[in-house]
Amino acid sequence: MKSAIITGITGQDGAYLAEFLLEKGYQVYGAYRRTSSVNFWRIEELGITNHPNLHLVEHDLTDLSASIRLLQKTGAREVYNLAAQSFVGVSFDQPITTGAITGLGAVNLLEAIRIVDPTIRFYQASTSEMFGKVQTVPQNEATPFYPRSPYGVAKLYAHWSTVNYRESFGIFGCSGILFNHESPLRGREFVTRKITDAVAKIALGQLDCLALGNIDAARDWGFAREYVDGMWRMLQADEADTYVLATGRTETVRTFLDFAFRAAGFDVEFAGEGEAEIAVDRKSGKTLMRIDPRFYRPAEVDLLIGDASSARDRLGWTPQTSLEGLCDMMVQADIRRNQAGFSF
Ligand code: NDP
Ligand code: GDR
Repeated sequence: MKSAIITGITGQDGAYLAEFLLEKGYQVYGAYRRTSSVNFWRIEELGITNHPNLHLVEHDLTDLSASIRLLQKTGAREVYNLAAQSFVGVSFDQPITTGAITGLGAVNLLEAIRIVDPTIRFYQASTSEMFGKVQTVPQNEATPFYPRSPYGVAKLYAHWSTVNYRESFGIFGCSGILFNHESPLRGREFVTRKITDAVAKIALGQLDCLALGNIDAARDWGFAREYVDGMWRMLQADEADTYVLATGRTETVRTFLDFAFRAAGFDVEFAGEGEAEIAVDRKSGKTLMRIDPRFYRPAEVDLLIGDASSARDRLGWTPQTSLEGLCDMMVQADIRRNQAGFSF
């Protein structure tokens, strides 16, 4: 029977990947970090928490001996390393923790594989944040890197380590350079979910106005459930490699906000510029969004747009969901949750 370890099982991608692998008949070992109150709301929402083939295992990504034991105990043949301090904004305040988890964490797993069984296949969750200060568009596997945050720098270390273990020790290590992917399971600190949750609350009369940072930033946003399929395809290929997963469409945060308001039945217009920009409800004249410079970052990634033609041609992977469809799905989910008084 096929078996896989997923680090970061409590996160957005960990939950979707677990669901995907269980449907494929895998034994799934979901690794989570010890905290005083572990939160499994995502796998609960997907209804897989009690699946007989899902095994939740405590694991510390910074402890090499723990990674060695995890591989030995489970006998898993595939490892998906999704655990990370994944919030770019926080990485400026916690650069050392970010380096230890997001960067060195991957090397701990690679070392464990090298020691226990070098034929175990490894997926590293790399990111478009490694392109950072973009110099060419669109970005593909050959685009030079220029990270703009401690998070991006840490991910680049993990990415090159994966490539290096592939070249040095023949480990089947794949690096998936994934552009932003969102869903109703996205954490509320990320801008898309922050927007859909706030718009839902505004629609329900639970909030007056939403505050955002740089709404000129442009991102290539896809649907997370489709991206975990791409991760799996990478590990089933004949050869390990690096792949970009993206939609090829880029939009600003402002446009996503506009879509979200429309999905909730509002018609907004934008007025003012820079820190003075606001979004006003045409019907009531109320201000529904304002800028708060506290949400600006010390260095910004202005524009991301990916070229996933290699994944399409070599793995048969193509994204299906439009940004409008994704945004609508997230807004409706947040309206339902906020109506029920439940929102993580
Ligand atoms: P999430 O933030 O939703 O999940 C991150 C996971 O990492 C959680 O399970 C979290 O556990 C775990 N984690 C955080 N800190 C630690 C730690 N110190 N020790 C062990 N585990 C830890 O991220 P996503 O699911 O969105 O992303 C999955 C991976 O893909 C991440 O590595 C991310 O950086 C990367 N990525 C994501 C993209 C996206 O657009 N979503 C794009 C490209 C890459 P806990 O619940 O306990 O906090
Ligand atoms: P990102 O996602 O940094 O791209 O990293 P995030 O949603 O945090 O930011 C996207 C853009 O929106 C701008 N922005 C705001 N962001 C947040 N969080 N909150 C705000 O109020 C706000 N206002 C404007 C940001 O400045 C930025 O330009 C995500 C994470 O999932 C990473 O782990 C992953 O690697 C990358 O996507 C690809």
